[in-house]
Amino acid sequence: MAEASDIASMRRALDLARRGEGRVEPNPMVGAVICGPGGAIVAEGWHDRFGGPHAEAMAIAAAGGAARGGTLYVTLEPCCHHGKTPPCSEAIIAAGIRRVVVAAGDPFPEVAGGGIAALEAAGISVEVGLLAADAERLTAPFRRLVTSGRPWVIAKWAVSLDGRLAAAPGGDRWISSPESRELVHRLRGRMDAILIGIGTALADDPLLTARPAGPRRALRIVLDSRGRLPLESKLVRSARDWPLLVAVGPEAAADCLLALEAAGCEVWREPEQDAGERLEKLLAELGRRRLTNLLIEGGAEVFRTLFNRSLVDEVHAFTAARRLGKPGDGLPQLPSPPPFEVEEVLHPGGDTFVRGLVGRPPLSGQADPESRSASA
Ligand code: AOF
Ligand code: ZN
Repeated sequence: MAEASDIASMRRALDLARRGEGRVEPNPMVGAVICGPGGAIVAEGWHDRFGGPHAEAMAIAAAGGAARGGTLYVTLEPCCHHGKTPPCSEAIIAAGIRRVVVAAGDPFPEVAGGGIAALEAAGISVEVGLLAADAERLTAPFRRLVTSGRPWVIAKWAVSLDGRLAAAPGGDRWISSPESRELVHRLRGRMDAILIGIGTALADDPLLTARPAGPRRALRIVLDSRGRLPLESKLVRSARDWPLLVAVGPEAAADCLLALEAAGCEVWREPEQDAGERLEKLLAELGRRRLTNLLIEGGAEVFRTLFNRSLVDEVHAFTAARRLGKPGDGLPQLPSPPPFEVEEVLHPGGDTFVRGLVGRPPLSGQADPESRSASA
C-alpha cells in the first residue's frame, strides 16, 4: 500500500504536468515533485514546452543540493536517451536522489523500461504504478501516437433535443449557447488538427480557427473526395494565414486541385476508392507528421465512417435544450455513437456537455506494476 504522502505528492505531480497541455505535444505532459529526506516538498517541475527541459530536470535544477537523499515523484518513467535534452536518468543519479516513484512507464521505443532499469542499476529504489491509471489517461494522446502511429481522435458534435446535428459555429443552424461555443474554441486552441467533411464545409462555410487563439494553431482539414471545396469559401480564402489541407480521392479533377494549390491549400491525394480506407491512410499520414490531437467536427457522413471503424478515442457531445427539426425536414442526424465512459458533465449556457472516453487509453506496455514495486 502506498503512503498517503506518496499519493499526495504524485497527485501534485499530475497537476503540475497539466500546465504543459497544448504546449508540449508531440511530447507527453509530465510533472515531477522532489521531497527531501524528511518528506517535505523541496522542488517541483513540469515539461513546459516542446524542446524545453523535462519535468525531472526542471525539478532537480530547482532543488539544487536539497535533492540529495530525497525522493522523486514523476508521472512518467524518466528518459534514458539523448533527445533534445540529456537523459533524465543521469540527472537523477547525479543529484543523489535515493528513491524514485514513477506513475507509469514510457512507451517511447528509446525509453520503454530503459529509464527504470538505468536507475535500478545505479542502486536507486524504484517503484512503478502509483496512480498509473491517471497518468496513463493524462498521456493517452501521446500513447496513441506512439503505439498506433495515429493521432488521438476527439469527435465533437452538437445536437438538438430531437437529434438533429447542429451546424459548426458561425453557420445559421448553430443552436448551442455562446458558452458552449466558447468551450469548443478553447478545445480548438490546443489541437494539432481539426477536420470536417465536405458536406459540412459546403453547408456551414466555417473558418475552423480558435477564437481567441490558444497555445497551438491547428492544421485545418477538409475531407473532399471529389475536390468540390469552393475557392470562395472562408476556408480557402484564409488558407495563406491558417494552414488548410484538402484530402481528395481518385475522382477529383486535376484542374480543381491546381486551383486549390494556387490558392495556398495543401492538396493530399489518396487513390484508394473506399472512404474509410482513405480516412485511415490520412490518419497515418497525420501520425507521420507527429500530430497528437485531432478534433473531428462532423458531419454525419464523417461520423458514420469514424464510428464504423472504431476510430474515436474521446467524444465531446453538446446537446441544446431545444428541438430543431420537423418531420421529414431532411436535416442530418447523428449516427449512433460508440459507447463511452462519462468523464465530465457541464451545463454551458443551459446546454448539456458530456465528455466521454471511448475504450481504455493505450497503456505503457510495461510489466504489471505490482510485480515491479515488489522489488523496492
Ligand atoms: C521525461 N521527462 O518531462 C518528458 C519525457 O523531445 P525530447 O528530446 O525532449 O524527448 C521527448 C521524449 O522524451 C518523449 O517522446 C518521451 O518519451 C520523453 N518525455 N521524459 O523523462 C519529461 N517530457
Ligand atoms: Zn527526460
